[in-house]
Amino acid sequence: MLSKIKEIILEVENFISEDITKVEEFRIKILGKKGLVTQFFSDFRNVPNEEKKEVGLLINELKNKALEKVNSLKDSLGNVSQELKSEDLTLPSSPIEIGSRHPLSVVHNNIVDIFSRLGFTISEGPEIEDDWHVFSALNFPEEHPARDMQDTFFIEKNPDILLRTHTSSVQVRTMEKQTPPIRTISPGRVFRNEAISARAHCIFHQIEGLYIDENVSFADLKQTLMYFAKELFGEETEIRLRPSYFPFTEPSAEMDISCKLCGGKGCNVCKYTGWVEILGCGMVDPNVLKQNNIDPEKYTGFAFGMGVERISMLKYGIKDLRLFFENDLRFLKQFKPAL
Ligand code: 2NM
Repeated sequence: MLSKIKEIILEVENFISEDITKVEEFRIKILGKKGLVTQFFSDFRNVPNEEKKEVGLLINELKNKALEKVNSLKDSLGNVSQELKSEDLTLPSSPIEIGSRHPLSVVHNNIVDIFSRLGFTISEGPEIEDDWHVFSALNFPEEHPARDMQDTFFIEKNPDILLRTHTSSVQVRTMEKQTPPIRTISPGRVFRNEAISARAHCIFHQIEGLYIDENVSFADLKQTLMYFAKELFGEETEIRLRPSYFPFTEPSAEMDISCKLCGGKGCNVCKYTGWVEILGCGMVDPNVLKQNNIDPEKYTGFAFGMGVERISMLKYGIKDLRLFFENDLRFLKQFKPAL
């Protein structure tokens, strides 16, 4: 037995491995519940009394050497206990760098909050759409230029499947599913086949709103949008509406707010007019209601749409739209922390 123990001690001393599973196998073989050390201790009963002392010492030596070996191998193989042992755990940790919200998310959240307080729900829909939901249901005539390849991205030359150019398509889906009263906003990405510049990008974000009920009037539209503008840009903000044209609304208007940068005196941003355009709006065209099985004799509605990039540029004085998509930390770090 003595020589057998000595042999194993030698084996322990010579054992080396960089494979953590091999080290564990080795530990089980020597120190495990049914391992050699256990076996030697149980055989110990049969050792003659005069040899007991020597054998006992030797088994303990084997046990300690094996433990030491296994621990040191596991430590060198990246066992965390080594680091924990050498580090003062009472020291303060290294600071965690807190990220910031993307300015588009900040503005998106602000806008969604304001309309939520007015009782609008939030609806989402697919980015890849069909012609019906993007154009036909919205009263776009067959020959409208937006249906052109030049303005719209089509999927695999199939003229029926395309990337939505506005989120009004989501409103169409809402009208299909719900009956009035409808009060909803639809934020999301939209796609237009445009050359990228400081003012235009082929991908941008829109928030469109839709309000349909009995007796909804243009005055309701004006009041809602005035509340929105003052909430987003400050109580002192003034609005004005200019007549415009959209296929899905009649009458249609564009809304300007008093210029935040010069306070109306005239500057670069407002092109010396004191006003900047922030959204388009109007009363939902009776044709659109009809197309979506809503009785235009009973119900009326208003709708509006705005570009999140454009509003963020105005709110933060950002001059180049491309900055939103470049993820340059020097740009992103200037916005509110995420917490
Ligand atoms: C705008 C301007 C005016 C609009 C219309 C609709 C719908 F689905 F009701 F027909 N949704 N959004 C709308 C109206 C969008 O964006 C400049």
